[in-house]
Amino acid sequence: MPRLPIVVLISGSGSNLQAIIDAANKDLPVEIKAVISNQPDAYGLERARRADIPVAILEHQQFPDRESFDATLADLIDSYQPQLVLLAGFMRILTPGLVRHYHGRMLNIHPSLLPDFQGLHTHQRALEAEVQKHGASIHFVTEELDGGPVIIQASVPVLPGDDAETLAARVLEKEHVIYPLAVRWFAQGRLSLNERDQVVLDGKILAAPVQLEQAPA
Ligand code: NHR
Ligand code: GAR
Repeated sequence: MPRLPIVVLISGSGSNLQAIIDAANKDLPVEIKAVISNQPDAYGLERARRADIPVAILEHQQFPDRESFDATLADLIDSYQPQLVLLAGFMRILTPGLVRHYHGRMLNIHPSLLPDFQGLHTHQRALEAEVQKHGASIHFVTEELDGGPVIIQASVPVLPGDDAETLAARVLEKEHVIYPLAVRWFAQGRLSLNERDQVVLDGKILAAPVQLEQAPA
């Protein structure tokens, strides 16, 4: 299978990036053309360099507004000609113009069971809400922050004694499973967004997100 060219956007540790790198070194048919970070000291940049992947740093503080940052970011992404763009712990809200430009070609991993806990500090908020189940979601990115159509989710139990850190670690293990899986479906041509912004997987419109336990191979 030809490798799908992708670009990965990060802001931090890059453990999800690492999961994609590791899968690509096995049988995930993608080629990571570049890793782009808005944070110059993101540890994920080190992971990319170690894997011989080109890196680029674009510091949002050096731009007067979101529009100018996003215009430069879009030019930078496009220079690598990716067919898919992944947000992997990327922490800047993207403008409608940029999101529209990558409509149907940009995925995000969000650390909650969407539509619950959109936005930031999801683990702490899940603990405060005393939910019994928490997790992570992969969705197509749309203009609505964390509101794009969800492809797949994985759940974990919230356990007695959990704090935000222990809960985050349990969720992260699942993130590293579902992100490569969703990327695989996209690379295999099995996953798309239709003109009504519905998720299509294996020729069928998803009525609800796939749950990892019931996911097709
Ligand atoms: N952009 C759009 N248009 N739509 C989405 O669904 C997006 C997006 C950009 C990022 C990731 C998202 C997450 O999974 C994501 C989804 C950052 C913030 C945020 O408030 C919120 C959600 C997400 C990422 N960022 C602050 C900002 O002012 C900065 C916070 C910081 O630097 O720590 O951009 O959670
Ligand atoms: C992950 O838990 C990801 O879901 C979350 O940040 C972490 C990044 O970890 N994303 C967001 O909170 C987006 N706002 P990583 O850098 O090790 O992949």
